[in-house]
Order: sequence, then C-alpha cells, then structure tokens
Amino acid sequence: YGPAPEASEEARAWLKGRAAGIGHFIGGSFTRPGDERFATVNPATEEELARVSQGSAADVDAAVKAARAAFPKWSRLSGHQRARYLYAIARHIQKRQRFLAVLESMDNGKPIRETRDIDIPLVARHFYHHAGWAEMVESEFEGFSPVGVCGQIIPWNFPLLMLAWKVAPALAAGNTVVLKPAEQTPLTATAFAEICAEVGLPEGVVNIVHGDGRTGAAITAHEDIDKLAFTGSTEVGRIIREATAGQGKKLSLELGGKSPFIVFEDADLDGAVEGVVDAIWFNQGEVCCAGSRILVQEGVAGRFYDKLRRRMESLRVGDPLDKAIDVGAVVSAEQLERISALVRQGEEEGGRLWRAPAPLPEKGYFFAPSFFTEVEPASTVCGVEIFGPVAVAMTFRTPAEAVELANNTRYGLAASVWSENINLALDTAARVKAGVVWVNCTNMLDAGAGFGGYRESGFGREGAREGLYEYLVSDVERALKPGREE
Ligand code: TXE
Repeated sequence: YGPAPEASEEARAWLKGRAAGIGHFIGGSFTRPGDERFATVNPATEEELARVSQGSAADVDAAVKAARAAFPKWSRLSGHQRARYLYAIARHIQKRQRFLAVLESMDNGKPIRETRDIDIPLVARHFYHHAGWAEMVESEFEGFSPVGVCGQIIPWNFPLLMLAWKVAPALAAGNTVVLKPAEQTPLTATAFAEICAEVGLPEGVVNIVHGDGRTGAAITAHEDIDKLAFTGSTEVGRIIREATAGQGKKLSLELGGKSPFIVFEDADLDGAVEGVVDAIWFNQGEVCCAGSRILVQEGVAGRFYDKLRRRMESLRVGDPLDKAIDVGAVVSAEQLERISALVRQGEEEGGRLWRAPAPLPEKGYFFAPSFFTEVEPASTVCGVEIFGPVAVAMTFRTPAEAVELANNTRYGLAASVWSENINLALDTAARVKAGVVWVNCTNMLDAGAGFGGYRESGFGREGAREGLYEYLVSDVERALKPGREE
C-alpha cells in the first residue's frame, strides 16, 4: 500500500492545527509556544511546515523538575505495569503509522517507502521489544536499579526511530526522560508526546523540549540529570564529553562513521550491488552506519563498477511522498551545501565522480546518488563522514589488505563483508574493528541486537540487553556514591 491520501490529509490537518506554533511537552501537557521560535522546513519543497519554540534553560529546568518529580513513582511501578504503557505506546504507533510516516517524510525528506516500511515499523518494534524487557528487568538485572532522570539529545536522520532508541529502554528500566529532538525535525516527537498523553503515561515520565544546540547545552549542563545519551556529530560528542567530565553523569555517545563495505571476488556481485544501494543511498546516505567506503577486490572491480553504474541509471530521485521514489531530499540547505563542498573537494583531490543520471527536482535540497573511484586512502573524502548519498570506492588485492584498508579510519561503527566463502567472510568480520559487522547484508537494525561503536564513533550500546545497562546502575555503585534520597 502507499501513503493513503487520508494520511497526507491528516498530516496537513495536524500541521494546520498547530499553525499558532508548537510548544514543549512538560509534565504531561504542552506549553504555550514561546516568543523565540524557529521554523521547520520541508526539504523537498522548501515550504515552512511549522514554527517551534526554542527551549530556554528555564524550559529545560522545568522539564527536569517534572521528570524528577515523576521518577519515584514510575521507578517503583512493577515492571509489568511499566510494560503495559510501553505496549500501549507501540500499539498507538502502529495505529497511526501512515500518518507518522507522512509527517516524518515531510519533515525529513526521506522517501515514504522507507518511513512506511522501515522507520515507523522499527519504532513500534522497539517499544514492543522494550515492553518485554520491562517485564523482565527485575529478574534479569538483579542488583541494579534505574539511573534516574535521563537527558537525551537526538539527530535528524531518523527522528522518531532515534527517539524510540532512547526513550524505550530508559522507560523500561524505570527512568524518566527529558528529550531534545533535532531542530531540523521536531514534528514526529511532538506527535509522540501526544501519543504519550493518549495512552495515559503518567505526567513527567516523558518530557520533550525543542530547540537547537543551545537547548542541548542546557541539558548537558543541568546538574540534576543523572544520565546523558547523545547521538549526533563527533564534534558535538566531543563538546559534550568535555562538558560532562567533571559532573559524574553517566554518558553514552553514538557518533559518526565511515563504514567499510568489503566485496571479495567470489561475492554474489548482483547481491553486493543491491547492498551498495542499501548501504549508501538508503536515507540519502544520512545514516551513521552507512557503508560509505566500498572496498572491492581488484579482479572484479571493473565488472562491479559497471554493474553499479547500470544500477544507478534506474534510481529515481524526487518527491519523498511519491512511493516510486528511491532517494528523497537531504535534510536541509546546510547539509546539501556540506555534501556539495566535500564532493567538490574530492574532485579537486583527483577523485573520479560517478553520478546517477536521474533528473533532480528544481526546488528542494536534492543530491544525485554518487560514488568516487580513483581516490587516495589519505584523501579528505576517504576520511571524513560525508553524510550524504556519496560513497568512495577503492580496490584491494588480498584479504589482509582489505582488513588494513577497512581499519584505516578514525571511526569504528559498522562494516559489511560480501563473500560466498563463509570462512573468509567470518574471518574478515572478526578482524574489522567495528561495533556491528554484517555478512552479505547491510544496515540491518533490530531492537534485539546492541548497536554502537568504537573509537571516534563513541561508546555505549543501544538495543537489547547491552542497551539496558546504559539505563541502569548497580546498587553497589550507588551505595558508594553520595546519593540523593529518592
Ligand atoms: O549534527 P549535531 P548536525 C554528522 C554528520 C552531519 C554532521 C552535522 O556528518 O553532516 O554531523 O550535523 C544537538 N550541545 N551527524 O550539525 O550538531 C543538535 O541540536 C548539545 C552524524 O546536525 O551533532 C541535535 O539535536 N547538543 C549523526 C544533535 O545535537 C547539541 C547524526 C545533533 O546535531 C550541541 C547527525 C551542543 N553544543 C549528524 N550542538 C549520526 N552519527 O547519526 C548541537 N546539538
């Protein structure tokens, strides 16, 4: 099915209903839109969708106070009682999935096929999965208790999914949260706040404060936040780590990547070509674990590039709400400029650029799917995360050389390995330094598998049992700290 016309109408009506501005969600109700507001724009049409309040330090403080007040009761509910709320949230997300998919595509620019089939179903899945954990957390994590009030700062590339990755485990473990969506994509977080109210989630358990980096900095600085979880750029991750160094907050960072995509000569080349489409052109390449460095064994490189270029000819770029579209708009004019500047630099450094011939719409922030060949491993485009639909491709001769090239990065988030020889694939996977390694597939994300990186990709895990530890503290550790009486 496609986006039902009703869903598009519903999204437009929802926006119309918020034409006076969008406030924060604090202590179970929406604040009156403040005086300082910012616009959120549809990147495919450049039209303004809504005006959203810029959260001040006082707004952050009010949200933290609401979260603190809600914490004792929420954390003492039985796991089963908390699970019922998480199940209810999951069901509501499913009930409203077409509306949420349209709203997400309008705000972010990603194709409706992806929001409909990937983002929103994964959001529901994440809440179901963590409802299960809420049921089990007492028996499975004996000797641990919730951390307390969690500050959560998320990016714009998977707005509602990143919210789910942060909120679901925090709530399952018995914490309360203050979350800041990215300023480019605040809409589905607002719809989520409405869902929290609809399911009767106790007030103050989830608080949402909108705003840009200044609001994020106020969350980072707040002394009554016990745990901070951040997903975003390595640069801001570094600022946050420095700012929290003296505070004693528990911290997890999920930052950038430059993930290798290794194709051995015995790989199913057609499968690997489809893999590249998923690795770097899915979500316009705005994916932290995107397979942005294609490493191909020399003997098949020519054939592989030919197949890849032929496949590029059939990619359609355009209106994200058209369900036949493969690649939508990048999130903002700034991001488009950033991608374009890096690509220009890649060409200046001698790289050869291959671009999909797809016509681009005149309006909106679109960039054609592309890849570079003839690039030096030390060049800028090989080292820097482009965060757009642009890969670099290099060749290698031996498996050892593949591993060496794969590990020649500051990052360590993900990797994928393509070979019909399972021993070679698994042996290579074990040698690549990355938090996640996929074999003969890519970008497979699931609530049941912990996700996170090494080195400049950050630390801490999200999802599954490992992810729960981020939102728990051992009673021994708590006893050693001069703590607050809850
Ligand atoms: O990220 P920022 P931007 C990378 C990607 C992209 C680049 C820039 O390469 O091109 O970052 O994107 C909040 N204290 N990734 O500028 O600024 C901000 O409001 C606290 C990779 O959008 O890191 C938003 O909510 N918070 C990445 C969030 O941080 C601050 C996803 C992320 O924005 C802050 C996004 C501050 N001082 C970008 N400044 C991934 N790994 O998935 C900003 N923020």
